[in-house]
Amino acid sequence: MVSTQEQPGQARHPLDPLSAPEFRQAAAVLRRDRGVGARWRIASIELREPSKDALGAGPGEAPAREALVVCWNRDDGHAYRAVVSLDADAVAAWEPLPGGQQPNITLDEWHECDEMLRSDPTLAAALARRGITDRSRILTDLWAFGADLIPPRYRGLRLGWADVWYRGTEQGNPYAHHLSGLHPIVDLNRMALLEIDGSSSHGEALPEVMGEYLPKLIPMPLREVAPLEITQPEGVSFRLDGNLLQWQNWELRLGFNYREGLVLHTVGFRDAGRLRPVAHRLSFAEMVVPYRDPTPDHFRRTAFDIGEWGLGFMTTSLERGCDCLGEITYMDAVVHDSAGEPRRIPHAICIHEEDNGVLWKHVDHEFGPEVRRARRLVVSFHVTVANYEYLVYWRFYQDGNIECEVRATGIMVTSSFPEGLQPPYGTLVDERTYAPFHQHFIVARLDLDVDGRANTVYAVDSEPGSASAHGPRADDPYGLGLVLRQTPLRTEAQGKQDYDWQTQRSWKVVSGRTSNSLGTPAGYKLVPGGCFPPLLDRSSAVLRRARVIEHTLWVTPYHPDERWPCGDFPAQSAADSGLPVWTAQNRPIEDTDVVLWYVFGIHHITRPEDWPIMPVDTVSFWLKPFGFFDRNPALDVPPDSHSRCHPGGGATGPG
Ligand SMILES: [Cu+2]
Repeated sequence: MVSTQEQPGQARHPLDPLSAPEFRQAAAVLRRDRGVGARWRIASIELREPSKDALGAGPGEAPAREALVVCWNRDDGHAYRAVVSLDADAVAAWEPLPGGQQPNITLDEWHECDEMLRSDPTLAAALARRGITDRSRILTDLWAFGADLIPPRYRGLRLGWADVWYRGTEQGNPYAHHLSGLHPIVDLNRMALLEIDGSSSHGEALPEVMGEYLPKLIPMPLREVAPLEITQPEGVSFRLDGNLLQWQNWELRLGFNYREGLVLHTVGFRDAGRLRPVAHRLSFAEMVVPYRDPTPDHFRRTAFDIGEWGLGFMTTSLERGCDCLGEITYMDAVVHDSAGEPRRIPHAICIHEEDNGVLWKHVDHEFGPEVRRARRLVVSFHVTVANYEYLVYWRFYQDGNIECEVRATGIMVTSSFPEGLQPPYGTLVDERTYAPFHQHFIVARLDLDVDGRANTVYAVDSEPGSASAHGPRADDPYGLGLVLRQTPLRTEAQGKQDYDWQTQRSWKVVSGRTSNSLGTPAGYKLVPGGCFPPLLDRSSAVLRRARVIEHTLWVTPYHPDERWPCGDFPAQSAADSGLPVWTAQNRPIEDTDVVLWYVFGIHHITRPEDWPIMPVDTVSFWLKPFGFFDRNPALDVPPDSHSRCHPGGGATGPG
């Protein structure tokens, strides 16, 4: 097991995330030059990534090292976006955020709010009326508002609302007992309780649920399993040099920031000695989780886990043998608190190889089997978003495939209902307890550069050949033919694409400059998975804030400022100021540097089996080479040196 730290004197790459001293420097410059004092909070500090042109400049022309900072003054609520030059130790730009935009909620606010509420006498009285006096077992959980749900009397404030949860025992599941109809509303800048929305209390005692998952608290013995160990006696076959990761022809750089968490930069594949670009940058740019339950406990419950909170801030440390198995290399990440002080997350990113079954195989009827084991390189990180966890795995394969998998686990939001009055918007999971239906929409931002920047995206639909406009084809009298319809997407309007089960639609990103030795263009195909429609009315306030979920895919021409599909600041937003606004320009997207915004996720129809803790629900999508190579690029993978799975090895003949 290796854990990488910043090495003093190690040469830094322009895409390396900010270091702890750089976080401190950015905050210090703003304190010194802009009066960012004790009553301010720093919402975010991140590397201002150099442009593609700056990255491509020759050696000796290192791009400027700059930090992007968003901060606000709690006394007047005014928020600012700054660029701090770390080279010049000076503020390079300072602009106020236009009217009422709220920076992301900080973890400091989450913790301070919980602390304030747990010692608040008004909440204590409300709890006492329900027979709860032990406040050490209380957890309050802060959520952000959408603009349309803010009571008029509180407009203009930085506002939060909270659930109140109760642990059944000292170490019991903190999210097992929801105190229905008890929702503190908080002025976050004054960190003061404004009111408790208790209008929905159904007045019945907490139901007797089994909401525990610790071995000592569950009502059954643990089952037996034999140990399973993974060893690589000769070490791993990848190389990590600073943030540069190399494995089996793949090359990429690892990045990390407060909002996206793990970022993959400059992903390329070394093909016959030549490094061919596949993607400039891959990350998750937004996550929208609307709860589809309009009852008083849940109608405000829509989370923008990336825009409101930040995956990087919520990244948790990984443990060998628990989160990752085998020969593990860890990378730490550094984020910061709301004073700008750096906070190290040890073991934030896990890098390891996995066996993945068979890569390819054929049994020659005379000479026996020829088999190759598949191996994949996995780069992963985990986030804990209050009650829920998301586990993110980027996997690189020997045949040029990239797979992105997300696992959702943790504890579902549940609440109780009065006998006989179960709301229809969820599933019964325990006594008088239901888990509301909800959807996890994830927006992957895929800045693909397939063999360079000039790319065109094609929608690829499978169709029966006989369904052509000209009627049944003379050369297909049996109606067997299957043909492809490949439609180039030329404008942003055409780039708004929906998944089509009937045609098995996928999207191919094709180089305008290179082709394989067969003469067909080099491409990579986005193979969708886990796509679902929003099932929201056009007038819905949630849909207005997250128009991105109206389509499976959006395609835009690359623009360095277009990063956040639901807008830069989704906290308290009224409307999506990202993709719908950018794409209204209807810019050309053909033969240009394109960015794909792919919307996938989990349509979570909650199950009893997801309670009290949810076994992972898994969703993934793939990027697969399509004509990028001349033939199977994994022909050169060697047989296992200890196996007998190739001719001359032993096993012969079918049977
Ligand atoms: Cu869910």
